[in-house]
Amino acid sequence: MAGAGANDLKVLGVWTSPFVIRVRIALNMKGLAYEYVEEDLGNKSALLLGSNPVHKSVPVLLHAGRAINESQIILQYIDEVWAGIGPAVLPSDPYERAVARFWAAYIDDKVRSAWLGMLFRCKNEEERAEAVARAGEALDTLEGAFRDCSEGGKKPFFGGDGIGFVDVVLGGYLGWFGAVGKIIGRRLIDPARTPLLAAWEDRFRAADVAKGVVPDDVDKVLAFLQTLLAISK
Ligand SMILES: N[C@@H](CCC(=O)N[C@@H](CS)C(=O)NCC(=O)O)C(=O)O
Repeated sequence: MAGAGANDLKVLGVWTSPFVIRVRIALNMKGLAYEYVEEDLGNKSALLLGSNPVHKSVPVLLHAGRAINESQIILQYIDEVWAGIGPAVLPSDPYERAVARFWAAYIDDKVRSAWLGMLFRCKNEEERAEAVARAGEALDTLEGAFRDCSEGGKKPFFGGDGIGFVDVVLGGYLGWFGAVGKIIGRRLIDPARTPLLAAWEDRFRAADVAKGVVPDDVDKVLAFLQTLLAISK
């Protein structure tokens, strides 16, 4: 789906970034064509530095040359600008929208910190195990959230019948969850412990909008981890 389109959309990203992946999935949901530019975080482009001078991070969405930063803000921007085109990312009901934003914020607080701890900030296996445990606790909470959002598991996604904001925000992490799974020797979203979430993971990975965007080659992700760790040294 990537390619210059009538809407003049460009995404500056890194293929493994949970934050970039969620933006690409939202663009796919809306059926929007865009140019994808892979950034080298060890040698950031002038375009990235100029488009996100505050954080200097990806993703950046360039829409007709104007930059939008921060993945959750980008998702909301896409949903607002292309309202009525493709499925809505956020619910239309203000209360349900608030609930979706709450869980998305929770994910970027608890899951993000555990993700960094499991892969980037652990100095030894003990620290990794501690971060894996924290991820497990966050996923337990999200199992409950999914139960509530999906009418006890009757609906396939946090968004109900279709993929929505919370699905996209959590789904961005699945490539890295696969890599963690290989390191720890079991699925991070454990089907025995969080069965609804594990079934959600399978459905999300299989969705057309996620295919080719959520990385499924665990060894390639793990090799890229080494590149990122070398940059951050
Ligand atoms: N809160 C930001 C997080 C973005 C972020 O952490 N991006 C990472 C890649 S996964 C990045 O660009 N890091 C480079 C850096 O901070 O120097 C968002 O949601 O967009």
